[in-house]
Amino acid sequence: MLDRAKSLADIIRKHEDIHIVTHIDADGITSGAIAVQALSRLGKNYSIEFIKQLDPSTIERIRDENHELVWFTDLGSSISNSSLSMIISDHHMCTDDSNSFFHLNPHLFGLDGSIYISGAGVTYLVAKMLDSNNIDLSALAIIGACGDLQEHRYRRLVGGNREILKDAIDANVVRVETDIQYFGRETRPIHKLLQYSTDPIIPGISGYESNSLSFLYEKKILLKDNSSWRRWIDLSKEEKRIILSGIAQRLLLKGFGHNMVKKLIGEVYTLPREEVGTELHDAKEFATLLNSTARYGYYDVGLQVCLGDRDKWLKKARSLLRGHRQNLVEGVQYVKGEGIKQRRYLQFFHAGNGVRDTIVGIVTNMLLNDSNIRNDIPLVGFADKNSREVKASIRTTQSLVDQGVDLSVAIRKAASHVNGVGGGHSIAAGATIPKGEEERFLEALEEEIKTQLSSSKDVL
Ligand SMILES: [Mn+2]
Repeated sequence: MLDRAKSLADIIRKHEDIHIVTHIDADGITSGAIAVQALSRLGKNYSIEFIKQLDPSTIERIRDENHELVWFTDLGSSISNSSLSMIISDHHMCTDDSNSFFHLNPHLFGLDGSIYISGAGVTYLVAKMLDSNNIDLSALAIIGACGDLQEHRYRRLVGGNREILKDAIDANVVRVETDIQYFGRETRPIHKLLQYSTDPIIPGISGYESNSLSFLYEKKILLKDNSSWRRWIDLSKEEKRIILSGIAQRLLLKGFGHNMVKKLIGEVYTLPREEVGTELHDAKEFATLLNSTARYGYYDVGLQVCLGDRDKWLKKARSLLRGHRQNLVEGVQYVKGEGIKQRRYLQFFHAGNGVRDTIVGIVTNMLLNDSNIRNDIPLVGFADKNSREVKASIRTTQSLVDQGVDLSVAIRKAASHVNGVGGGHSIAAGATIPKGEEERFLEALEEEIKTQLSSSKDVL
C-alpha cells in the first residue's frame, strides 16, 4: 500500500492544479482536509468539493469541467475505467482493479476497508509520501477512522490505522488511553453519558434519565461540581471504577456474559493540542461534530475546523451539532412512531421526508442498537432524496457478518436490479434507487441475504 501511495504522490507532483472530490461524512471531511493541507504545503493550486455519492451524472459533470487532475478521497472506488485524469484514495469495496496504479484502496490488497484503514487513512498515506513532515496530519486520519467506527469492533484501531496511530503519537497529536467506550466523555454530564449508552446497553439505565440519576446517587457519585454538571473526564479513577463495576454487575445479573462486559472498556483517542472538555479533545466527539456540518450542506464549516479554525467556524459547527443531535433524536422517534416492518431476512422502514437522506444511515444504526428493536436481521432505512430518487441505508451486526452476510455485495446487486447504484462495507452499506422501486429492491436484497446466509452454512 505504501508503494501505491508513493505512485499517487508522484502523480500529484507532476500536476499544478488539483481538484479534490470528497464525501460528506466525517471521514470524507478529514480526507479532504488532509488533501488540502498536503497540496497547499506543496504550493499546488487546489479546489475542493463535497458530494453525497458518486453517480454517473456527477462523474460526467466532473469530466466536463476538464480539471488537470482530480483527486477522489473517501469515494471513487466504484469508478471503472473512466477517461478522467485522476487518482483515488478510498477504502470502500471495489469491483474493478483495472488501472489500479492510480487507485489506493485496502481492498485491492486483500484487506478489509471497514476496519483496516479509512478514507482519511489512505489519503494520509499519500500525504506522508508527499512529505514526511505531514505526519501531523495523522490526527485527522484517526478522527476519520473513528468517524467510520473503525475502532468499534475490537475497541481499538488495528492494521493500517495502528501504524498511523504510531505516527500520531510520535508527532504528539494523539494520545491513547484505556477508558469507558460510551460517547461523550468530554462534554456530556455523566448521567447523560449513561442514559445514551448503546453498546453495550445497560439494563434499566440506557434510555432512562431518572434511573441513570438514581444509579449514580446509589454509588454516591457527586453529579455537580459547584453549579456545573460533572463529566466523565471530571471523575477520579476510583469514581470511574465504582461506576464501571456497577455497570458490569448489572450486565452479569441480567445474564449478559463477560464478552459484553469487556465491551465497556477499550482505547480512546484524545487530541492533546485541543482544549480539555471540548468536542475537539476526543476523536469520536470530533468526528460527530464534523458529521453535523457537511451532511447539512455546510461543507466549509467542518473543513475549516479541520484546517485549524477555532473561532467563528467552530462556533458555527457547535450550533450545527445541537441541530444534528435534535434531528437524530427526532429521526429515531419518527421511525418508532411509524413502525418497522418485518420480513423473513430483513426489516425496514420508509421515512419518506420524515428523515433527511443524509442522516438516515446514522438513524438506521441507532435503531439497530436500540434495546427495543431486534438486531438478529439487517435493518433497511429508506428516505426520499428528491422527487425521483430514494436513499436506502442498510446496517447489520458483526455477528451476522461473521455468519456470511456482506451488505456491500447484497446492496450492489439489489440496487443494480432496479437501475440504482449501491455499495459500501459488509456491515454498513447504502444505495440510491428510483422512487417506486422499493419493493422490488427489498425482494432482491432479501434474496441475496438469504443466499449469503445459506451458502456460508454449506461451507460450515
Ligand atoms: Mn469512509
